[in-house]
Amino acid sequence: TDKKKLIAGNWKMNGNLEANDALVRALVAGMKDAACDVAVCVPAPYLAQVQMLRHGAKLDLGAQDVSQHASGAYTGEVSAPMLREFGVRYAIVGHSERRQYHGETDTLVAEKAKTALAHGITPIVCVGETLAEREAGKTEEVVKRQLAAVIHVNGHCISEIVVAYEPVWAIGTGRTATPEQAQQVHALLRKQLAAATGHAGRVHILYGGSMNAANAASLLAQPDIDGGLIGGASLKAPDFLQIIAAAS
Ligand code: 3PY
Repeated sequence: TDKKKLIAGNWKMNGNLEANDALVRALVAGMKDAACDVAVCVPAPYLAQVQMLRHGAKLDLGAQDVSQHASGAYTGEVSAPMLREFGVRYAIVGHSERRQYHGETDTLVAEKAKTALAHGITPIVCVGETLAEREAGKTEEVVKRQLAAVIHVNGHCISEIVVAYEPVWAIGTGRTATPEQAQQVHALLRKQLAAATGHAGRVHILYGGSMNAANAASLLAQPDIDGGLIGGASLKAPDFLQIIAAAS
C-alpha cells in the first residue's frame, strides 16, 4: 500500500532535561523533509518538555505505557486522559520489557489498548516471541495469541491500532531479525488483521528490535514492514534521522 511509514522512537528509561533538549531540537531541525510520520515515546516526566520543544513540528509525541484505568486509586500509574493533556498521540502497550519485568499479561495489554483508544490515543501494541519460543517453533502461535487478545477486545476499532513486531531475542541484544524473518511474521500478522477487520492494509505493522541506521533500509523495504519502533538508535539524532530518511 502507499501509506506513509511510521518511525517511532522508544527512549525507554533514558534521557534528562539537557540531553532531551539537544536531541529534540536536532530532530526537529533535521526532519523538515521527512516524508514519513515520526514520533518519540518519552518517559512520562518529560512529556511537557518534549511537547514544548516539538511545537509546530511534525514530530508526534508518545508515551511508553498507559494505565488500563481512566482514573482512581492506582498509585504510580499514569492515565490516558492525563497523557492526552500533553498532546500524546501514541502509547506503547505490552512492550516485552513490561511483559517480562512487570508481569503484564495478554489480557492486561488488551485492556490498556482499549483504554488508550477510548481516550483518543493510538496504542502501539507490541508482540514478539522469546528465543526459546522461536527455537521451539512457536513463533506463529505466540504472536497470534498476543495479537488476538487485543483484536478481540477491540473488534470494532482495530484499524486504529499500530502493531509492533519485536522479537524478544532482538531487543537490546544487537541481534536483528533478518528482513526475511521479519517479513514472514509481518505477513502472518497482516493476514490475522485482515481476517478480523477486512482492511488490514491500513494498519501499520512496525518492526522493532535493534533496528538501526545500518539495517533500517533493508527492513523497511519489505512489503509488510510499515515502519519501525526504535530503541537505542532513537537516542542519537544522526542515527534516528538516518532511519527517518530511509523511511521517507
Ligand atoms: C529495541 O529496539 O530494542 C526496542 O525494544 C524498541 O522498542
